[in-house]
Amino acid sequence: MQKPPPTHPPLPSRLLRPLPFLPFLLLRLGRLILARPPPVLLNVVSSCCCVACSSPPWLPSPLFVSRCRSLTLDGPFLAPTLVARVVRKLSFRCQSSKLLLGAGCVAGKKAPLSSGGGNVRGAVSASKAVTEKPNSGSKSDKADLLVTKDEGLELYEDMVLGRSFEDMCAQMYYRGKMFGFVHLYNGQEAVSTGFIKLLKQTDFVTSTYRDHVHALSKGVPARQVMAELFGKSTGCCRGQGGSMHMFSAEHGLLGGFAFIGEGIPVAVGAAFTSKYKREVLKEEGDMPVSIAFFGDGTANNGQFFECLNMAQLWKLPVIFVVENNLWAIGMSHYRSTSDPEIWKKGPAFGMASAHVDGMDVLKVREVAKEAVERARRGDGPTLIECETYRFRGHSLADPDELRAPAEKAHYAARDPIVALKKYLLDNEIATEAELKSIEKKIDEVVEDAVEFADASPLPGRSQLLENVFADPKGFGIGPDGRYRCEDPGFTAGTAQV
Ligand SMILES: Cc1ncc(C[n+]2csc(CCOP(=O)(O)OP(=O)(O)O)c2C)c(N)n1
Ligand SMILES: [Mg+2]
Repeated sequence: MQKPPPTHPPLPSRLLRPLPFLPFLLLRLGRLILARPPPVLLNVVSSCCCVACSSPPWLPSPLFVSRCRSLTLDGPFLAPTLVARVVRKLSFRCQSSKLLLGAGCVAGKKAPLSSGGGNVRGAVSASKAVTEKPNSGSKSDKADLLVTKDEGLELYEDMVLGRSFEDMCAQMYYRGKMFGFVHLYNGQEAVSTGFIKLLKQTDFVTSTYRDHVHALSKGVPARQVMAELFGKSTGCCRGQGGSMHMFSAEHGLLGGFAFIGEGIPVAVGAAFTSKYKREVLKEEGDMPVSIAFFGDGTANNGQFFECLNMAQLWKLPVIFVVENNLWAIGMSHYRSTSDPEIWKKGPAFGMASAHVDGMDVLKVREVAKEAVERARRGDGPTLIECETYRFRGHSLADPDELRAPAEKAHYAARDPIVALKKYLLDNEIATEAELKSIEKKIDEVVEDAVEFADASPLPGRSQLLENVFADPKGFGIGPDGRYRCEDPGFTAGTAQV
């Protein structure tokens, strides 16, 4: 015999009546909020904003967001957080479905340029607010200036080269001249220029997949970088590396690395070599310095911590430069990192560390000088967190829909190139005409690079196995001394080269 369906007992009628003590509860809650307005209100509001939007437009500093968020998660206001999380999940779903549909790629518009001090977290290392207008009468006081004319022009040229080169890459990518993913560096130029322009050719740099501008700053000719991007045999890796794997032994560029964090141990290894050559092999001369550039997301990777430990233990001449652009693809730094102030991880290993405004090349340079000198003296490594921002999506395939427009506008208004230009003009270090002529020169360099890359040949079949195996004789080269791949049947059915 079939059982009747279970029925729920009726609700007790007292639960359906309005609670007699509800007004009293509301009154207590209101008084509580009014009694402690700032932290409590901030917790509730910011938890909604932080989690729902990741980057609320009205907050002045991302650090502030992180503070509110950590308070929120620790505090008693989990309910709004959970609600906001659901909202965020739903909105993320909508956004990702747009991505999957391949909504037209938005090539980042040129930033609305306007200079401005913005708000800057206090750097641990001494650094002047160099983008501020100098006091009246200080124009002629050249002793106060942080750069000479030659240095200022060199920095400006390098940053304009980086920006123009990347803008040209975007055009070439959308015209189908490049393959795979291409990650641009727009907005972060002050970091590459601020550090690398202090280095010698014999110093070493490791980079990430966002590596074109590091290569240019280190002196790899624009022609070679562009040709590499085009996959041509005249590229700095003879067309075998592409966008994410720039390398030039001649310029001490030890590679862009597509796997995040991989460049860090390579830089530490290079630094070990420098020290070993000086101390054990008794080589003369300055100790070469190594710099590892990597992002905020990468700073949560295990090898970062292992390398900090080893570098500090052996006092290696290496500088760890975190380019904290607040995002790892679509993941906000503040949602993924227990303590968002990355520079604080250095002191845990006894390492000198600093935070610096990465949108200000002169501040970056001041902090970098100290670190480079420390490394060259043999006094060991430094960890430096540069607070910066990328002006375009994660890669050129990213429509960049996850970051709040107000956050983008906030950093666009602090464009590092505009800020340096203003400093050079305000302090009469350079004239408008001199800066214009640099811009014109760079336009020509970049156009020439494209023409060169376009006209260059593709790699020949014989390059197919080059650099693939450590000992190509064991595999790629036949007994006759020729590459096996030169046999026309070698790649049949597997590749078209
Ligand atoms: C070992 C490894 N894990 C995951 C990825 C996928 N991935 C590519 S970019 C990226 C985010 C890195 O962000 P960040 O370090 O902040 O660098 P940014 O892109 O902001 O310069 C991740 C996780 C990868 N490339 N390598
Ligand atoms: Mg990042």
